[in-house]
Amino acid sequence: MMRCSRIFAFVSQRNLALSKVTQRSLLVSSQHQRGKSTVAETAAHDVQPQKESRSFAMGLFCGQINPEQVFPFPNALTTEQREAIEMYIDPVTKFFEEVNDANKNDNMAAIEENTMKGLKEMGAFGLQVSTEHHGLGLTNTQYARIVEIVGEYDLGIGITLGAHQSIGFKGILLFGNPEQKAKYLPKLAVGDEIAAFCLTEPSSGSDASSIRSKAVLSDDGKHYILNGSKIWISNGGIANIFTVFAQTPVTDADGNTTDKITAFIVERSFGGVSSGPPENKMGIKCSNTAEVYFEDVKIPLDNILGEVGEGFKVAMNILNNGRFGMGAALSGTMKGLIKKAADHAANRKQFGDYIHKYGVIQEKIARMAMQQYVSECMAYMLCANMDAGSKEFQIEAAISKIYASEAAWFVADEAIQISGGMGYMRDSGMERVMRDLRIFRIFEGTNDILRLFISLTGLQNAGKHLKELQKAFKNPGGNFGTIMEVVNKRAKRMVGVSSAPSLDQYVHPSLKDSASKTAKAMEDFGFSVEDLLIKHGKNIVEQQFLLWRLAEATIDIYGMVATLSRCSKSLSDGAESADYEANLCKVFVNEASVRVSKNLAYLKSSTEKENCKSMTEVSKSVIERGSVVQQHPLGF
Ligand code: MYA
Repeated sequence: MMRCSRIFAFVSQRNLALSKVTQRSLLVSSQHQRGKSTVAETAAHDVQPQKESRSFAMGLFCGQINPEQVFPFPNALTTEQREAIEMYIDPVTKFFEEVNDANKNDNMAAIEENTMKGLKEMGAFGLQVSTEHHGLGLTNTQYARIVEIVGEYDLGIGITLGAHQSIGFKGILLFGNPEQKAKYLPKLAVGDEIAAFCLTEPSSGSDASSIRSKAVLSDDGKHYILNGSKIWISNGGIANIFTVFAQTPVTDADGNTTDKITAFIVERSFGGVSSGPPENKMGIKCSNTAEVYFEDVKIPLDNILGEVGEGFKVAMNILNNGRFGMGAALSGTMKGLIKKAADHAANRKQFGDYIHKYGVIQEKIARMAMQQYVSECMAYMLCANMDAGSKEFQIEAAISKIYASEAAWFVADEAIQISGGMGYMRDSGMERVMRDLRIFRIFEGTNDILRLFISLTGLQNAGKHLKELQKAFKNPGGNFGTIMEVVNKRAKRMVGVSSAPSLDQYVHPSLKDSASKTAKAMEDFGFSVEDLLIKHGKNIVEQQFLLWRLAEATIDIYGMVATLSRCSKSLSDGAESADYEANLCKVFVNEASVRVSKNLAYLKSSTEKENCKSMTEVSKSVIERGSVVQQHPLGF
């Protein structure tokens, strides 16, 4: 009852012309109505996490199932949080449909002034800042639901907002002390000040720890003096608050001084901060990207973010923490593209019938829907776990970012393909989305580096686990249970009997077949990791061809589990879309399990080893020659 009256109040407000509505006050007051403290207190980073759960992906590398993060599919919102966020959906959607013009922003390579104003009024610049600091106090899940809409309509705006709050001032939310939060968050939350994240440098992209910007303590010990330059900084030309990473000399207990990275909050007003012109990019054109230079910038000691020398971890945590937003935003992008493709397929007649009646188009649409579904399952599972207090989610965050950015690329390509010549026209808007999307596989950690990160982080954990097992074997009396479990598993493996953990208890009965395929994939994965570590030991770090394939299997298994979990919930709840979801889930699991087997088989295949060797040789030749090496078939 209460919910209805609130919605009615909201609907009547909706009728006001959006440009005239003080949308932010509408949204903020709705938060207040439904218990400001509830939402604010569950805001992602201003509060202590409630509980710690073990990472599913980390466990996978050790041959263990940590079900608590994945089964059942997490229920991330309280009733109040759900109601609060539902109120945002229509006005935000309406804003993007009626006020913002994504194609115009793209053409202008800037965001229209009234759009910026509207976004600020809506509170879009401080989605996760607590209400105490003038933000909307959204949880990660609530934030995800909003950025999904942004992603559907305008990725350039998504990057402006994301560079500001997902990474630009996220460090203040995560590591800031109360004074830093009180000083900076209120103006950042309402968009009076814009933030940027300054890590990348001309000689330091993926290799983030190799930055050269340097900050040294002033002679009077009151400031750090910062010098250096940063490139490709989103919001770099418009920001006035920067999270900057620089090398600082740190002396250890033995008196040895080495350079270690420290994070700083730098104000443009400190002096010595300047920016280059906006970069001329392929896509996300309306978002500002620029170089930022720091010349003898005096940073007060109060502006050290976290601990001196701990800046690399600050940077990695900010990035880990922001990645779920990409998965959510891109789920929205895919939805938008699928709507366009479905509309075209439903109305376009060729060869005497609507094209959606043809199998070729049906397969495309189904695959687009499937990849969108998997991305959505991963993104919302991840942010729910973050909201529940999980601290160990870096592998899952990397997986979600990789999967969603590649899925979105596929979906954009297929949406254009289904739409034929119409899709190729700029007016369709799909060409812009495709240009916008390309960067998502490159920034916030390239998908290639993140794949290596997934495998190496997982293997490191598995290595530790193996060492513990070795210790246990040395002291069998005290570790009898653990040892028997391992011995049992290995004995079964030797005689070709599966000891795959059953997932039956977690999934809906109609998904049993998918569950056993997933369990088998997980078991094979655990053994493959063990084999890799035994065979290569520490040298596995050098085996990038293998690490890449292992990461592929990890991504697929996480996708299988996330979809199984979500779909089981839908089936158990009797959701209207349950059968549709079951079709998506079954096809995905069937296909992913085949890919997992293939990738794991590659890890020990001699043919694949030969192939990798040949590819190394081909690459060497191309690099030496600076081009392809063979003669032209015509000989000239
Ligand atoms: S911003 C720039 C993005 N740049 C990057 O992402 C850099 C990528 N590089 C790296 O991440 C690191 O350099 C890698 C490690 C991973 C390669 N979590 O020796 P190490 C720990 C936790 O392996 P390295 C942009 O693009 C590790 O365990 N810990 O390090 C703008 C070890 O710890 P310990 C980690 O080989 C985008 C230590 O660090 C992690 O040097 C705009 C050293 O490790 C980790 N991830 O390199 C986006 N990695 O010593 C806008 C390492 O204890 C947002 N460690 O063993 C858009 C959002 C969407 C829209 C929203 C709309 C509102």
